[in-house]
Amino acid sequence: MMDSKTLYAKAQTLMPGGVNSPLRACRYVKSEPAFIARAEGSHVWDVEGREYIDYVLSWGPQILGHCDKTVNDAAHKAVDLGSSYGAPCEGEILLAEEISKLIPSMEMMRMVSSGTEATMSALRLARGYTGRSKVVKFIGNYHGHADSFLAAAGSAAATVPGTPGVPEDIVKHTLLAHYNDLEAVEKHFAENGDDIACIIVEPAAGNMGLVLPEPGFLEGLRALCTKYGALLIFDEVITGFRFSIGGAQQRFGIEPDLTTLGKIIGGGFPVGCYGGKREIMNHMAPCGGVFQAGTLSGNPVAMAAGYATLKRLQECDYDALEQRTTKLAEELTAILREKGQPATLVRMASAFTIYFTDQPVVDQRGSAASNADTYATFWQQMQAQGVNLAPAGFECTFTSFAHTDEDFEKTLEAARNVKF
Ligand code: KE4
Repeated sequence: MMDSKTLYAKAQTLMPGGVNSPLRACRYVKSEPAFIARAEGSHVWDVEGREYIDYVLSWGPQILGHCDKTVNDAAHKAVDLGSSYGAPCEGEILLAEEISKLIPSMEMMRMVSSGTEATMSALRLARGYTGRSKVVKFIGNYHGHADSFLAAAGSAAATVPGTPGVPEDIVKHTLLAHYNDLEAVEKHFAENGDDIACIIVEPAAGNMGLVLPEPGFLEGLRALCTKYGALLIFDEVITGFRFSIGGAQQRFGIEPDLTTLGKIIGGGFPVGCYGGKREIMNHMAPCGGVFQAGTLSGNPVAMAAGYATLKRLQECDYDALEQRTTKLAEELTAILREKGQPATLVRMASAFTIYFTDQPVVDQRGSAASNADTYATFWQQMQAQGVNLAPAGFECTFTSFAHTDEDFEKTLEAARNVKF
């Protein structure tokens, strides 16, 4: 097999940046990507045979670890019955029932093939249901790459100046506020209340690094939406089934009108989902006039993998994983501080971000204060020692139920060896 450098040179002649998603180009960490040949449990191997402890986990989906036997068996069984029918199948019912059982606010839902499709469709539904045009989103939140969301978006979109290709006529309906700035949202409603279709928010933000809602923030958004007749959309593509078995909404005790999901519910296969109150969802075609469709929506293999994933997760100890992840994150932070680096930790559940700043991080301004060069240095030296972290300081470090104490010990040892 060709080595990563050769593969990357060839990939760059075929795909922009040699990748099918910008973050994977590793430009933020001034590096070139390793091409992965296989993955199992908490580890991945590149084409050169180098082994890494993996904290990217496919950007969140692999919370059970790679190649989970139950999930793989379910996918193998399904694919032998046909990869795609373009017709209803029982697997869609099984996954939808399981999601609704675990996230009761999702009385009814629609499966799609990515988180972007889920949020794009939820926004269209909110606009169709309310007859309003404006959407409130938060600077540094990333909801996929639909035009309306590419205003001050997070994740890799944060590294692309402006929004080339997105007409001003579209983003003029997108009202921005900093995360945790309830006053700014109140002002938007005071000025546009009767034309705001929805607020979309990451209930814990994972695309500017991890940023947590301050007490009263989500409650305030809920109250404003109720007061003005706008829909509250929780984008739980990251937090769904990671922040608890019922997502962030169960952990924080807030009920949104619509929820979007992705990542974990596909068990590594392409699945997104949006859903909420039956009365709202029945505005979607063919019952209502709001249109959305998809050739591979409800794909039987992806449904089987997602269903197997959710069944397995209900046997997992989320509290224990959170305790172990907290210990790892706190010890990593201490090691960085002992090396004279400013380090601010934000953590919850099985996700954390260490920012190279000594200021608190409560919104995108705090996240942007983290030293990108220091992160690149850290990332490069951890990668060289077989620890695969997100190649961007504005992403989360994820753990899985497959990570062992030995993985964490090796990770801490690698951090102790880093020279700044
Ligand atoms: P996808 O279209 O990438 O499946 O989902 C978009 C999306 C929506 N909402 C949230 C909160 C998300 O985090 C995402 C996607 N996350 C990024 C990284 N955090 C995916 C990685 C990538 O773009 O390569």
